[in-house]
Amino acid sequence: MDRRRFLGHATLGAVAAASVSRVAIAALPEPAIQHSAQTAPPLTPPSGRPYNPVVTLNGWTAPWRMNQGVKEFHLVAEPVEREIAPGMVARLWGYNGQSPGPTIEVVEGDRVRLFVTNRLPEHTSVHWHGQRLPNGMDGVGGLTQPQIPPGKTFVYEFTARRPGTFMYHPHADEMVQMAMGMMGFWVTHPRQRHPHISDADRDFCFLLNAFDIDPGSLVPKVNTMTDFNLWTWNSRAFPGIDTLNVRKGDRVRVRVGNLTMTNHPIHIHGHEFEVTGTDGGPTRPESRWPEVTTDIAVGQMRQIEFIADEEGDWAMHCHKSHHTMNPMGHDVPTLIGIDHRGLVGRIHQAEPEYMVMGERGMADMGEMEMPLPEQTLPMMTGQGPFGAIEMGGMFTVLKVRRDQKPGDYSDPGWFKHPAGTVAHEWHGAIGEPARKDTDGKPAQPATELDVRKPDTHGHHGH
Ligand SMILES: [Cu+2]
Repeated sequence: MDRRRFLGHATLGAVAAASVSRVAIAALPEPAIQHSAQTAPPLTPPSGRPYNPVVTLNGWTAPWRMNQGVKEFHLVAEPVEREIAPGMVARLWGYNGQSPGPTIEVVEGDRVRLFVTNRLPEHTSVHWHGQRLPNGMDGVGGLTQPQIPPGKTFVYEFTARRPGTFMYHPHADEMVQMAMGMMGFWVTHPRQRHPHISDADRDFCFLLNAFDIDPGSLVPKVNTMTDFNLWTWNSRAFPGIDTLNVRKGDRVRVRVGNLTMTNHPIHIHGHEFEVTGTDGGPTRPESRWPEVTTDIAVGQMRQIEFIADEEGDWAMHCHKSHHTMNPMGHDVPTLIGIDHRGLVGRIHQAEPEYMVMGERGMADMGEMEMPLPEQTLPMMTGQGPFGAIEMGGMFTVLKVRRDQKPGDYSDPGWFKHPAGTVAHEWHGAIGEPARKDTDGKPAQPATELDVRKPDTHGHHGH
């Protein structure tokens, strides 16, 4: 608990912490604080009805206190330090030591009491996105409750009436508080067999979020609307996002919520899945169809399921290519096909360190060991068994293994491909491609491609 006194925003944080009296805290369930950004093992329920727990990617589940049949949780809204990926720590706002806050897991029909202590320098509230609850528990500051002032603790209480996939976030100074990382996941497990909910062998969850943190700085720019430079899952960017490790044949459920300012088409390689639920509840089986990508709009949640029946290391990522990159210069012109050779020689006479990037594409960036400023991440990074993966942001790997033990979520390492099953260089004869124009006459050889950035108001949103 002492660490809160020196975490970011120290002055205001200390004022807030001091105004919560020890006596008041003692009457509440002790808030569990998490320091690590690693994926915690699933929390087997120590009390209450049994359920098959979820695994929060680079996160954890909040423990609870059972008080006369009521599950009591204690969330502490506070400044936190979050490692976005190895080499970059950001000062965010979150709950109980991390952003996102802990996942809340309950069972349909559970009576739930949530204490929320505000250790932020401004007021806050918590909205329980998607829940059926009494209006006054909905957490919209000013509309359904007074805001929670700094230093104060409020209590929410309701029955988790329907099973499904939910999230929580402030409904107070939302633009700032969500840009700072305040959010968390909520799963309500079914009380008994539900016709539209299958038993999953592995059940993963994470939130899509985004930050705009200038290289070298620690705190997100809170006024950014679309030009975010860190696209994250649970406030982690590749290669900081843990892999989803499953056993061959497992029924895998992945629950994803979007609290960014744009949509994210989430794509999984090697398997087809179905959307089995939204934040509105489980989908009816007759409404489902196979997908390999599902678009998750702003404020939406999607629960997808598939049988992991193909062994391997399967990419899983947002399909917006700019969302699988980490920060880069925003105004880099496209130079593909432009021959710099003469120019570089002349510039080198004056500036020997000059380096041209991008004349053969940008793949070189993935391998380039350029000195980076403090506190940022390489644009494209991550080493795989065959070289640089050239990704960042919203990217990870689904690892399907025959010998992954049930309940074992540890990383099995890279896939060992059976002999003869990896794409490889062709060593046989190579003919010239026969090119024909539409009139059937042999075509002229293709001219050198000349690509230029069309205008200066181009896309900035990496
Ligand atoms: Cu995306």
